Amino acid sequence: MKHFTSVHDIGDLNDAVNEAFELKQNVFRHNTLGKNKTLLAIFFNSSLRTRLSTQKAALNLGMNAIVLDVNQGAWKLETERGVIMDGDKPEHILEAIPVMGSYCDIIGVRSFAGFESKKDDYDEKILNQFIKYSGKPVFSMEAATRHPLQSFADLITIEEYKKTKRPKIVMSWAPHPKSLPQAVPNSFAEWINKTGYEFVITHPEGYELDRQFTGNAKIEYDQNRAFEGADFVYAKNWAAYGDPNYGKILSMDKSWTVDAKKMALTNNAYFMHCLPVRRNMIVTDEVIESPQSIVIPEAANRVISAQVVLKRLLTDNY
Ligand code: AN0
Ligand code: CP
Repeated sequence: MKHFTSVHDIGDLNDAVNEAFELKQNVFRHNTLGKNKTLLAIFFNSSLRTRLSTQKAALNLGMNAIVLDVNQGAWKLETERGVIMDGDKPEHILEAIPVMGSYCDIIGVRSFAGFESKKDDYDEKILNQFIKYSGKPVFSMEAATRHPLQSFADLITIEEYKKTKRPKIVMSWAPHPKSLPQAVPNSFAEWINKTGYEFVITHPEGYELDRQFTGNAKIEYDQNRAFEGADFVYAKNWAAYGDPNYGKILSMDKSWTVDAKKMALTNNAYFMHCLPVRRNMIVTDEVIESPQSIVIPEAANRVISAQVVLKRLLTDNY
């Protein structure tokens, strides 16, 4: 694995999950693999889990970890080529990336969709420049269109909790006051489609995601019907993808909030969310605090997914 930006880089999913389970039994098993190797984690956006779990994964492998918050203390970066730089951005990303690459052995990048240009977002303009100009293995810590470390942790969690061979997984849109990227739902869909599990996506009309991620998943506009018989409910808000509403909020309909009444329609489903989550918008206090809520072990598995990815990047590149 040269870079890690999507499910396409991970190879066989069973192998990846087995490697995760093996690592989880003893996270220090490979604690010299990363000796004298440095991870640089670059954040263009806020983070709690990704920031901490990725550093912890690096430390477990014996790596050093350095973190840069681009918008706090670094020079503001120009990302467009050809611009006359007489504005508020003193540095160009085309110098910044190779400089950052020269200080480390592996680079993690978090760069959300800007919702200004759908083409730039869906071309992964920022992430791809890191791949092109850093000279180092690059992995996504949530880019414009995908969040593969999250989806991998989600899959590990599903494998740990599933009670049947082929569980029914329902990804449900839920209301939120701010425009959120499609990266988490796109990526979750892409990973779950690869498992062959029963997969239903439910959202109000107008919230259709890009088919390149949702594939043959069943789209059900009736949330109650979607929840029937579910083994896992994966809640998430996202802004509209389709034109001309790209990046817009079309609905804040609180009847889509995941509550106990809806969970009662399921097969005693586990509740999942990538976090951070807004209570009583996405999910009620009651559901997120219930024994069926597995959001904390799901977040804990972020260390494991990051560790498998860093281990493979170290092994295959050094
Ligand atoms: C981000 C999102 O929805 O993509 C990060 C989730 C992991 N969430 C927020 O910005 C609240
Ligand atoms: N789930 C997730 O990626 O959380 P953070 O945005 O806090 O990193």
